[in-house]
Amino acid sequence: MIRRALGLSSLALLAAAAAQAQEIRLNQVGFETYGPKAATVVTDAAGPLPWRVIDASGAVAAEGVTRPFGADAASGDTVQRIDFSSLNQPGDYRLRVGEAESRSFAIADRPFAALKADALAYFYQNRAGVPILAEHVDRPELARPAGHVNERATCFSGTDPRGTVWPGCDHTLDVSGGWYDAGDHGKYVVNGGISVWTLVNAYERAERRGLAPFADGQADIPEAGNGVDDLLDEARYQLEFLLRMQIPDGARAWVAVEALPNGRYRLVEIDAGGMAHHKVHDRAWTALPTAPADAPEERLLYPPSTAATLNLAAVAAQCARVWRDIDPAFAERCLTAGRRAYAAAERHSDIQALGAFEGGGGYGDAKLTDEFYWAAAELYATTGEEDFLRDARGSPYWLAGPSTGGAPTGDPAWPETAALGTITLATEAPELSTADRDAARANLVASARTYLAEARTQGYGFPRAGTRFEWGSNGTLMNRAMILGLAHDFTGEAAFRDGAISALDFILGRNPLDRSFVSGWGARPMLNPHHRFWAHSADPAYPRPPAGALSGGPNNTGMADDVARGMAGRCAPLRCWADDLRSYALNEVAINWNAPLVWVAAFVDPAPQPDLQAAD
Ligand code: 9MR
Ligand code: 9MR
Repeated sequence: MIRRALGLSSLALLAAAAAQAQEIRLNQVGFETYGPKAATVVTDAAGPLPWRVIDASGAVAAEGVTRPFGADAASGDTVQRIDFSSLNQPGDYRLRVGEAESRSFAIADRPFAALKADALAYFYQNRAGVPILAEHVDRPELARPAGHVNERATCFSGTDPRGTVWPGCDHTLDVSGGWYDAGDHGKYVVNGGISVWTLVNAYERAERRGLAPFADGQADIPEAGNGVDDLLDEARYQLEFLLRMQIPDGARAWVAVEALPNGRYRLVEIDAGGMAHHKVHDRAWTALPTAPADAPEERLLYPPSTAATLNLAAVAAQCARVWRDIDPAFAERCLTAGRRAYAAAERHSDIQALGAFEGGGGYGDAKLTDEFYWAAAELYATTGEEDFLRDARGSPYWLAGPSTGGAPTGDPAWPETAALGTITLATEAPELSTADRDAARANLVASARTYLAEARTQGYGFPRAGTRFEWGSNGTLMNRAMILGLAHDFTGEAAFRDGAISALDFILGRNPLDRSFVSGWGARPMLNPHHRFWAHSADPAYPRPPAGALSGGPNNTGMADDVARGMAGRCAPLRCWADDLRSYALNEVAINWNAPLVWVAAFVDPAPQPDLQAAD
């Protein structure tokens, strides 16, 4: 497969990254010929300023005046906005406002064409249990031996750091495979669930529209050529792992049911058959860097939780309908697992992921109503059975969108999964009444409209209001872009597609840091993610990241690591970020952030033809 010659340019990349931030900030990758084109300029001028777009020969290709915005609270900048969408001649350009000149950027029919493959490659390169082969990566040093091969694990036993004594369990599970969660080597069912759902949803969405962005052979993975869509091959690698996390019938496990005043937990032993273990990870945190094959720690199963069990139920149900005709035996295995999981969650409806463990993230989630709704919606969509419909209908989230409906779902996120249920009901539930389907769509569209309104409140034009940005805010932005994409599918309104592009603009350079948060993309890309293998800045024997990994992004609310703590209180909200490997709160990469990047990249490319735009 032909890859861009990244090796050659890595020095150039470094030089570019070190370069000064520019006053004109825009998508460093470029703009679609007939797509929206927006930039932000930092200036103290109060009134409109003339702008010009200069082509490669120095001629003026377009001109206009800026729109004053003023003080932008999220960035701390005083800015004006520029809209040069009217320029629709492919070429290389720069934008000028007074003395300020932007980086050069492209206008092209398909500037984002390669982004979806790069974003998906993230998942192959974070597979556990198999070697990452040189033939499937951009640069030879990104290849590596397999980590955590034949991973068999039993339950944590012994004393946890806060003194609870855990008895362990009688079962050992083969939990091989799946993707590492992020910079760490943990594998967590809750985060694994939303991530794999998002990839499979990108497949379902494309299929509805007669598209196949990852048709067999399009992605650079070992399964290319096996006759199955490559997006599904990648997703199945994770689904097989998630299925392995389900506890056999008859097996028992200890779970924490209450935090005691002394900091310990009260444990009870439950009949855990059908539930999913919340996570499998190291007994203690490993250092950075640590290549997966060299990871020294014992791997352990952590107690089952209702949240993990419902994640499994939801994605197994989605699996059952998507693979129904592709691999009926696998689909049947998924459906059986999904039903078992749902029944187990009903039996044990409030088992929290409590416990003070080292060596992995917590992923605790006190509110489970959203997971119940999501799982019921997926099982109903797949089976058409009344019991699941009744459960979904009984939920406060029934047909709600992120900001609209009975109980708004909030933006999709690992602890907020209700929107996923509504998306599935809006699109993949053939037996749902048309009225209900349309209500679900209307709620998603109305939420997308609020995102567009929010974009107007930001000097940098991205579809989210306010000044509070959480850990992984770039992932949130991509999830909002996914909702905008669906709203475009439902209505054909160009504004929704433009809104999705405004989110891409932000992560690719239209931000106060003048950075692209996607490795390998843009003039000034993120270089040093918190990742145990792509850890070049900690040890030059380790590689820089491949292209297509999305940094967690600005975070001014959960500044948990030393780098972030050092910035806290001294950075404007959107400037609370550092391209620093040590900073997991600001610059980690993760499956649940890259998955919606895949979705959005597949959504935007190819762009609809201008003559079709009015009609679709
Ligand atoms: O590397 C870990 C990262 O993947 C997690 O997101 C983060 C929060 O759970 O924790 C990181 O690990 C650090 C741990 O929390 C504290 N000791 C140092 C670890 C490595 O930086
Ligand atoms: O993405 C998670 C974020 O929402 C939480 O605020 C944060 C702290 O609990 O943890 C993040 O998840 C990390 C996980 O715990 C361990 N693997 C890396 C994840 C991304 O940083």
